Amino acid sequence: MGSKSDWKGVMEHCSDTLKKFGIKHDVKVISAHRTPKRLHKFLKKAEKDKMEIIIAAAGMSAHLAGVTASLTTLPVLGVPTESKLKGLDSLLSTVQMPSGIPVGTLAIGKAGAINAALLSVSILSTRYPKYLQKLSQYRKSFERKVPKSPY
Ligand code: RP5
Repeated sequence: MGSKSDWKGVMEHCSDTLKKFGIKHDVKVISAHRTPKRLHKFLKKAEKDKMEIIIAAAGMSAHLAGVTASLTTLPVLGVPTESKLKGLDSLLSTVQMPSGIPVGTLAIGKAGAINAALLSVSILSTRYPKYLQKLSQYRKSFERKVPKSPY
């Protein structure tokens, strides 16, 4: 994530969701603007360590996911975080990638953070059957929790 301020109430939910599925992950503060050297170093190591997916969360003029995608061929999922403009700036900065360098952009804030984790599970489930099983169970229990009536 671009800042420590993206963690509480947002990216912590991404991490919690990954933990629920038993997915090993690294959590780092790396900014495309403030710490570009850290980003380059991290991505070199990510490829060397055979990481499979990068989730990049950032707010405001949110270039983290796009710059990350430009530096690696690993799939990059972008989570726009909330801002003074309610995250619309972050969303547009993350989603409006010119053709050639894709970022899979999720919803603004907590929903996007959780869905980035769930989409990662879904991607990994094509390679690892154990995640497919867990994801199917999760979906079933999720469906059961949706009330049939609002009162
Ligand atoms: C972005 O700027 C971060 O991702 C964060 O969402 C936003 C504000 O950062 P702080 O000023 O709170 O560190 O780079």
